[in-house]
Amino acid sequence: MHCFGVPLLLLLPCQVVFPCAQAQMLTFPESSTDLKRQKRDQWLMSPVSVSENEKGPFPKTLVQIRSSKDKEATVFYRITGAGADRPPARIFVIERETGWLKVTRPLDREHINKYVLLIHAQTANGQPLVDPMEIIIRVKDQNDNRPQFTQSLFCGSIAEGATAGTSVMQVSATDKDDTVDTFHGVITYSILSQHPAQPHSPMFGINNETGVISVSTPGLLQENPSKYTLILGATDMLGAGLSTTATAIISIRTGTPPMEVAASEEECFRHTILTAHALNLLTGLPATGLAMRLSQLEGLQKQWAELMRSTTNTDGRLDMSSQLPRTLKPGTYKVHFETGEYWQKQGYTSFYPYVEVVFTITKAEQKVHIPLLLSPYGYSTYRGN
Ligand SMILES: [Ca+2]
Ligand SMILES: [Ca+2]
Repeated sequence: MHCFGVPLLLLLPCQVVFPCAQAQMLTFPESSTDLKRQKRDQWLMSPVSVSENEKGPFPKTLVQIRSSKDKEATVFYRITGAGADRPPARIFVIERETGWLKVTRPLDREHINKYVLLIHAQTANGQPLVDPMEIIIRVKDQNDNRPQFTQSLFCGSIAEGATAGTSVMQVSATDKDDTVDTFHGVITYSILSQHPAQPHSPMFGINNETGVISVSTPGLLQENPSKYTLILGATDMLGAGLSTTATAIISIRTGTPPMEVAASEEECFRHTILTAHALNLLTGLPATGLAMRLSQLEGLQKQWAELMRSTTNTDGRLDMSSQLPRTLKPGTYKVHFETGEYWQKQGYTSFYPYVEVVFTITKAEQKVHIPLLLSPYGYSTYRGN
């Protein structure tokens, strides 16, 4: 056999001959003296590699093992070690008479990334002809794992007025694939979106290698908005491979002590979800563009303090919590819907210039939904969820 015109000979010390893709041949050391034993370490050959997730048919030929003893006698080959005669057994087999080493099934690098086997050359009745030879089979990586964020929701807080460059929090993702020889497991972080987009977008940046989120634009104010929701991306292959997303919630705290307690994970999960939905009963369609404002009953004087204002979207929906502090204090709240203005825009006169729905929030983590069914001559609401 010739590879690139070079006769393939039995080589000592043993080495791998690569040019013929499937016909790699490994040859054995001959001697068993101590001196040669030491040298055998140098004989540790270039490892054989097999890609993970290989398609069949199996068994698949890897490399032919030969002992120079085959010139003198008939040699029989055997392999031992984890992956051969020990669990996970029979992943690798060797053809007893020809020395062809084969893999019998697809491999998973993330489960076992290398196998160390011993190859024995022996006589028909099992007498060793030479010292066993170690062979290392490395499992070559494929990018078969998507990055995973360590949490689906990250929480952080930052003092209002923080200057550009102030770090807020660090997020992290993992990828089971190889990071040493390939970029399959090397993660690049990004911020995909920021809500709300005011006063600027982006207000935050992320170090694409470390996952540290920091302020990128000065101008963070506690009043509005008091929190930001960022959608984060983690992508392997230097940002060109498989992706996953997570959410980061950043609360803006006032700089005056005592500061709001930095959001623990538990705190972060505890947030009020406050939504509204308006339906136009004349058309049966969502009431789009209905202006509203949310207020809270406050203080000893029991005054209404406005928390936010907005309008319903094209689905007639509004997620008020995206513009509110993470948790709303238990108390009495009011949504004021500008129904008169809404009907006027639709070409109707409404009997009700506005509609106010007053409701109670009993616990900070409560989920509250305010539906409003609306016609020019009537309205109704109920406790939604
Ligand atoms: Ca990957
Ligand atoms: Ca992999």
